[in-house]
Amino acid sequence: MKRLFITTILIVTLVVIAFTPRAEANLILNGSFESGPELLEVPGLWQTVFPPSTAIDNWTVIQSDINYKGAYWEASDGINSLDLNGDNGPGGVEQAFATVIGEEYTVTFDMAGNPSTNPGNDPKIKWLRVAAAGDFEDFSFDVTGKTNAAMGYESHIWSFTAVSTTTTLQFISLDNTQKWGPVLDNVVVMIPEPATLALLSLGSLVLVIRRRRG
Ligand SMILES: [Ca+2]
Ligand SMILES: [Ca+2]
Repeated sequence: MKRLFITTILIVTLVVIAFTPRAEANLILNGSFESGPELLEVPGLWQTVFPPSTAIDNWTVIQSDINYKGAYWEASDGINSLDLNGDNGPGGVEQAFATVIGEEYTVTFDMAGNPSTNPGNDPKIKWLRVAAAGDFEDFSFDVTGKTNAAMGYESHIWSFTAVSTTTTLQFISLDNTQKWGPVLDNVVVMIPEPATLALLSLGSLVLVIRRRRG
C-alpha cells in the first residue's frame, strides 16, 4: 500500500514536469529579428545590411549583404524578416550560443522567398542552407504565385548534435540571383522537449515496477 502511494506520487510528479512549459525555451536571441536597425530606405520599410554588421541584434551578417525587411512584406512572426539576398548577391547571417557536447538540438524556422515580379527575379525556386556543428541541410521555396501580402511561409525543422561548448548557427542564401533571395523569420532552437524526457523517465519507472512485481 505504501509502495503504491509512493509510486503514485512519483508518477504525478513526472506528469506535472512533463506538462510544465520551460521558461527559457528558445536558445536563440532575437530569433524573429524584431530588434534591429532603423528602417531607412525608400519606401522606408527595409534596410540593406553588410558584413560584418551586428546591427540586427544578436546576429552577424556574414557574406554579401541582406535586406532587413519591415512592413514592406508579411513576416511570419511580428513585423520584421530577412531577405537573405540583399542588393548584391547571396548573403547570410549567423548567431553563436552555448551548447553541450553530444546534445541534440532542434532548429525550427519559417521560410519564404522574395516574390518580386521584377523580370530579374529568376529562378522562382529559392534555396536556403542551414548549418551548424559541421552539418547542414538545404531547403527550397517556390515563390510562384506568392505576394508581399501573402508570402506563404513554410515551417521547417532541422536537428544537429553539438560538437563544441559554443555552436554557431548559420542561415545562408544559395541563390546567385542579385536581389531576390530566400526569406527567413522566426528562428527557434531548443533541446529535445522536456515532455519527451519526462515520459521516457515515466516509461523506465513503469518497467522497474513491473520487473519488481514480476
Ligand atoms: Ca519576425
Ligand atoms: Ca533583396
